[in-house]
Amino acid sequence: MSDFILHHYSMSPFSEKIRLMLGYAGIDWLSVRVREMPPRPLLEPLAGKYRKIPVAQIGADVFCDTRAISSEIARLSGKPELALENCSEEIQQFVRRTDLEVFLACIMSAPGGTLLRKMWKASSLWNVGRFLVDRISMGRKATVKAAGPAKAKQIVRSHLENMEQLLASSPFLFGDAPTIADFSAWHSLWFIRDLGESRYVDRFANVSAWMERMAAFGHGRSTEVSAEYALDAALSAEPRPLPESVDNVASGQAISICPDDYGQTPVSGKLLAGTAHGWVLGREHPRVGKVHVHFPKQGFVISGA
Ligand SMILES: N[C@@H](CCC(=O)N[C@@H](CS)C(=O)NCC(=O)O)C(=O)O
Repeated sequence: MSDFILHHYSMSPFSEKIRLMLGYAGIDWLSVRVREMPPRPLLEPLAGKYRKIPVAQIGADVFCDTRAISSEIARLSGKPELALENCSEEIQQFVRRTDLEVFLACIMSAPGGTLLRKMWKASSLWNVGRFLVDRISMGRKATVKAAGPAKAKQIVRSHLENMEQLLASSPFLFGDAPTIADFSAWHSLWFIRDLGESRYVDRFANVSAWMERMAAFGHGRSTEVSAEYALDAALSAEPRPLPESVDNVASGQAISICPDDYGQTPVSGKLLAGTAHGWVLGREHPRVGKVHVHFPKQGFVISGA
């Protein structure tokens, strides 16, 4: 059985980015379903108070944020172009903008009614109500504000126009094979078109053809497992050896680390390593023993160091 575990939920666009990347990379994976909002008590022993989804796990190593997860997929699959740090500055800039400004604009412009109806069907009206309250509160506390509806539409349109142009000369955004940029662009448009059932993307012929090419990668081979299974997998494994630090980190110093945009709940632990692109935090919990939690540096702030 595979040892790559993804903690995710079906309607989560960033989870979709990773599900499709796993399909493309040909990595078999184990699927742990989580709720659409906290509390997530069975994820907490692994990732502490980190509140975003998805989270990936290999034994006692836990990966927060799709930037850290993609780097792991790039390493496992031998496809370096799936890791942000291996890509050109042009691709990195595209991904930064697409995963934040464009993502928020797509959320604002997706047909909300269809999405909420789907959630209601899959769970309950009570769940939908709690979801709305949770997301409004998260939005209020965010340091990055989503554009209003009119501006959001404009952002989505100009993003699609740009993609349409890029895809006029190559089958994928930056060449003959997908890079991390394609998966970043995929998930927000998947949210609008496939989940929200909007036909807006159909107006862009190159983008629509690219979406079919991307969709054909599928989600690969996954097996549903319980959250308890994932906790046992961490308990029965040792974290892997630490990467070499490039930062002058006082190893073992108590710190907390937190996203700098939204969902800013800090994760506390001991700083064990700081590489060129990431941090490794050591945490302990009676249910899982010692775990190493990996974060990207981009998009996160640490305090206490
Ligand atoms: N920068 C993060 C963004 C992740 C993100 O925003 N995920 C959404 C779901 S798609 C989320 O966590 N929403 C709040 C929640 O699910 O509690 C990443 O790349 O993983």
